[in-house]
Amino acid sequence: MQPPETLAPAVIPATSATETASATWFRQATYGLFLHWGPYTLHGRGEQVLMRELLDQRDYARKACAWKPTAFDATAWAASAKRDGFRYAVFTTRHHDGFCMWDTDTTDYSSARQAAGRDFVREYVDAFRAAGLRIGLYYSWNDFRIPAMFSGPKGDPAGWAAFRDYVHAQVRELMTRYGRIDVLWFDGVWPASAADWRSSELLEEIRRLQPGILINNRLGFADPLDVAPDEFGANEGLGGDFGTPEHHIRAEPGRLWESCQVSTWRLWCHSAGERWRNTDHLLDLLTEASSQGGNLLLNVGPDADGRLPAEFLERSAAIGDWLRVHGEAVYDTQPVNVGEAVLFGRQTRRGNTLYLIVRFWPGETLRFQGLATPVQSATLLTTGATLTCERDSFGITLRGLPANSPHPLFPVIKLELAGEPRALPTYHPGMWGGDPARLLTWASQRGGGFSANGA
Ligand code: FHN
Repeated sequence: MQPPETLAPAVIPATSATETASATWFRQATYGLFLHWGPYTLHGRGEQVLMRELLDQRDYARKACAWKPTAFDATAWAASAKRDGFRYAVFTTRHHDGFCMWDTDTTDYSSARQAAGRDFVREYVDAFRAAGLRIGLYYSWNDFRIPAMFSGPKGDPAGWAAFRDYVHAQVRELMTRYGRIDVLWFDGVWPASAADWRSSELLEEIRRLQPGILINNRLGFADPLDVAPDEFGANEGLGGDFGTPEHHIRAEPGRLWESCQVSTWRLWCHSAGERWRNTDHLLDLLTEASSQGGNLLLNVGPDADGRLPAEFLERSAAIGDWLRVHGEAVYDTQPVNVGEAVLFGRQTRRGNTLYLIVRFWPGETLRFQGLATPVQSATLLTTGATLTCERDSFGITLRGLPANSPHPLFPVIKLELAGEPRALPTYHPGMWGGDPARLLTWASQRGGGFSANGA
């Protein structure tokens, strides 16, 4: 009788003194590149097209086996990723359509044994590792081709067992043939549970084969708080080393987390009719994730020939340029909330340095209500200009800013503080809430009467 699935202990949370080296690089990295690429790209209608349209399985497989991308150059992918500030990547080794992007011995339904004749995982791992990026592998538990997946362990016990063992064998290959793997990004747990997948057993083996690996939370351990898979079928759950909020940003205090987001409007693989999110929106996702203590895994779908779309490269390069000047406000920072930033942007910190990331340019002065800690110096990081800082009983006002925004994206102001960032008692994160009496002095400035002059 298979013992009940137990949740293996996760890697030590980020902030604790006993943070592991893996948790440290992940937390400091902050910005990763998600790569959705496979024969589903041929159809140009999203990576789930096989099941979303219930396409003819034989026709789909025929096209996949004939797929021969002519322009795939992992070194070029890695070079642009490195140039544009990504610190790690996650590549789809197998998505829900079951096509394997490496030279597996478990099936001939792979890029190595069909028309392409190439081990794309090998090329990706070697190129990205050579470029100094951390290596992540995406792997889908489910496989839309396998009937046993739909009948499940109760409907077809033998078929399910064979399928489960097939999955375990494939993961074992990925964990033993490509050197050190930094991140294993499971997905597509539906319709089974951790017990059905024997997730704990597999996790134990993975950690034995790859001791430093970070594994995400899509393992089939249903999260009682997260009753039903969301509309995206993200199947997030308990366990693993980091949370994976999808298409949204949700901080998970006390644990590593990473928001995965498309650079287009909805679909993960390259899709003909798709629309592109604006560059400032994509940078906003990165600064939001960073300011809440998490990572952004930003997705791109290379086209069927293996080219990174020009629209993506343009946006990614602009963010890369921004990071070259302002990266210290995003990488390896901690969340902080010691003043009112909603009116202009976001705040992050590293030690006694506070960064104000300005989404909405205020003009020649910027008010930061709430900050208590004395400011030793104020610099507009974007231009290097020194700013003056005036303090009053409710916060500070920065002067010497240019009238117009000095950057098409988000200028950043760097404040060197005389100590730990702290807020005044009059400040309350989010404004609404807290003891309203904290503002009595301010409210009484006018005298408190109903007349215009306060009498
Ligand atoms: O169904 C997949 C989808 O195609 C894509 O891979 C995303 C990426 O996180 N995960 C699943 C939906 O949650």
